[in-house]
Amino acid sequence: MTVEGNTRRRSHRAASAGLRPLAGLALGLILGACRAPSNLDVTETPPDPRATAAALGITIDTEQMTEFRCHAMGETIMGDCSDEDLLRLTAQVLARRERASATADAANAGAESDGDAAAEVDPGAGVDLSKAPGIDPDLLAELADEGITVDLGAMADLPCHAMFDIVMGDCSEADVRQVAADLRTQRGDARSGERESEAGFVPGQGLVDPDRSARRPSEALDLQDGARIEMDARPVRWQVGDTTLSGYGYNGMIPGPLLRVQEGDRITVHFRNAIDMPTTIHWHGLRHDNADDGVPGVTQPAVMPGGEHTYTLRFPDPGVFWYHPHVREDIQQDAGLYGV
Ligand SMILES: [Cu+2]
Repeated sequence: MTVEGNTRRRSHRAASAGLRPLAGLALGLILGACRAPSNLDVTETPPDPRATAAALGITIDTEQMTEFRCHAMGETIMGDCSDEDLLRLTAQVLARRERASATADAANAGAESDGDAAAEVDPGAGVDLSKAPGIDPDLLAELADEGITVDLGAMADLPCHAMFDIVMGDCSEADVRQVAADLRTQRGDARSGERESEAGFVPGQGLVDPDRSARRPSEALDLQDGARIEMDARPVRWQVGDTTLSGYGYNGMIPGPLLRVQEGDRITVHFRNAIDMPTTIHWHGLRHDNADDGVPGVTQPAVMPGGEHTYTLRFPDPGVFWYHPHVREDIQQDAGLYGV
C-alpha cells in the first residue's frame, strides 16, 4: 500500500472536483445558526457590535474560549469573534429571547383558557410544552424552529433517542440536547444549506491557521503494538498552479497518515476535531469494540468542533482497511478526510 504516485495525484483531483458541486449543499451546517438578523440592520450602517450588545444587555467576553470559534452560551458571546460574528450572535441571542417570551406567553395563555390549550399553540410562536415536561422551553422553541419535536410521552421506556425529527424516550434535558445535536449532524441542514448556498462553501473558512493549515505530504506510520498516536481533522490549503484549493485533512494530509500495524496488535488514536463541523472517525471494516466504531448517534456522540475522542483499535484480521468520517461524508470525505 502506498500513498505515492497515482494515488496521491488522483486524490488531488477527487478532492478538488468533489468540492465544486457542494456549493449548494453545505454552508448551512457551518453557518446553521446564521439566520437573517431581524432586529439589527447589518448591511446598511454597520453598528458598533460591542456597543450594540451592551445596550441590549448582552455580554461579550471574547477573552473566554478563544480557541473556539465565536459562539454564544446563554447571553454571553465568547470565542474567536470578528465584528460580523458579534453582530450575528447578538441577533441570535435576541431572537432566542423573543422566542422564549413568546413561548412563555403562549404557555400562560394556554394555562388561563384551558388545560390542554398548550397543545394548540401556534407552532410559529411556541411549542407544545406538555409533551416535554421539565425541558427548558427556550430549548424546545429553538428545536421547533429547526423542525425538531420533543415528545417524551412516546416510547418512554426506551433510552432517549430520535426517530425522524422527533426526540423521544427517557430523556433528561442534557439527553435532548445531545440527541438533537446528533440528529442535526445526521441530517445535515439542507434547508439552511439552500439559504446560504449563494455564498459558496469553503471547508474550514475562518479557521485557517497559516502555521497549521498547509497541506502536508502524506506519511506512513509503522506502529508497534500498544502505540498511541495523535490525529486531528483540520482545514488544509494547497496550491495547484495558480489555484488555492481548500479541504480538510487528517493531520493536514490527504490522504491521512497511512497506519501500518501487525495483525493482532492494538493501538490508540487520540483524535481532536479541529474543523468547523462535528465529525467522527469510522474505522471501516475493523472488528473491534462497538464504542470505537465512530458512528455518531449509535456508538458515540459526534465529536464537536474543538472536541476530542480516543479510539482503541484492534486488528484481528489481516487486510487493508480505510478510515473516514461518519458525519456528512459528502462534504468531509470529498474534502479530504480519508486514509488507510
Ligand atoms: Cu466506512
